[in-house]
Amino acid sequence: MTEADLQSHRTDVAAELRADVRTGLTAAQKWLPPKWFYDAEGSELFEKITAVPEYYPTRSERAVLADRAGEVAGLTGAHTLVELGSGSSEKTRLLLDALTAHGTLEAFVPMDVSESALAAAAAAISAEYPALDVRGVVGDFTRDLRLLPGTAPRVVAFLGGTIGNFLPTERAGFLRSVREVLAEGEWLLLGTDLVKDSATLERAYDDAAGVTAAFNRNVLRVINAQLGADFDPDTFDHVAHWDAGHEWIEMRLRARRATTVRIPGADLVVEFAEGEHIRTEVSAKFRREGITAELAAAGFAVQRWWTDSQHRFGVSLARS
Ligand code: AVJ
Repeated sequence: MTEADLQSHRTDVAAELRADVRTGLTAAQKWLPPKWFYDAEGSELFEKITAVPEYYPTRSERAVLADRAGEVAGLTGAHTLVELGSGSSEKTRLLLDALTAHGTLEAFVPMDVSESALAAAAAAISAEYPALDVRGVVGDFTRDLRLLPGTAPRVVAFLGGTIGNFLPTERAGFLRSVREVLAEGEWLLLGTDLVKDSATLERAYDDAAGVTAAFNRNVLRVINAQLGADFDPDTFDHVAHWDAGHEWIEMRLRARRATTVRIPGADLVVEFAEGEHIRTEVSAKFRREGITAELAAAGFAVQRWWTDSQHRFGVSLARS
């Protein structure tokens, strides 16, 4: 396997997790940031989610990219493709193929918090695209954007609907921060899952095979491993709830009975009442007008808006 060039901006992962656990699990409404799902095991579970029949976003977005990657290449003439939260970079190959065929692409910069997922994806892509300069960055896209390599014009791809993991105020700040690292005329390619009926949405986050439930509980295993905690993941039920007011899916872990959890690495003992839950993820769903306005507020002009034939998933190509 080819060794790809990887640089890391993750310094003290345990210290970061400790701070997040202390903040989230001492709050009145307990919560944890979704980035902690993605250790090696969690990244693999997410890949499995993308293949379950109920989880449509990956397939719907892939259909859009398959149709439109050529237009992205023609409109942007990108020299660098940056991918935030790249994971396996599976759908990204559609963009790499189109940009390579267009003849402008020089570099691919995937960024992810999961070093294992990133290393595997970067190595596979370097092998498949030998002429491409592949520079993986292990990092947190809420913090480490300034350090991205690559020559302009760049396309920053943020796919899969991961932007939905931000709360609305964080989302505005994040879009601003992306705009700030780009020069005028560079691009953002943004994937957003769309608002639809609640049954389809809740099923997508609570598949019959239980893969999403295992992914959700994995965050407890991460805390056990990193902070020496004694969570019993089986004490917690997986819940996927459509919040129609906020238009987001909320994933929760709900204590089946009252329980006490020791987290020595965070100097914490946490009590759960029966039925009390931890909010582990928000996955916001979007409408065209809303995301166009949010992009405009951040300094991006949407040049193209595409959806799949069933209007489940939207992709915006926006110019800075
Ligand atoms: C990787 C953030 C896009 O929110 O749909 C999948 C993560 N969570 N099933 C999403 C996820 C539960 C996923 N993203």
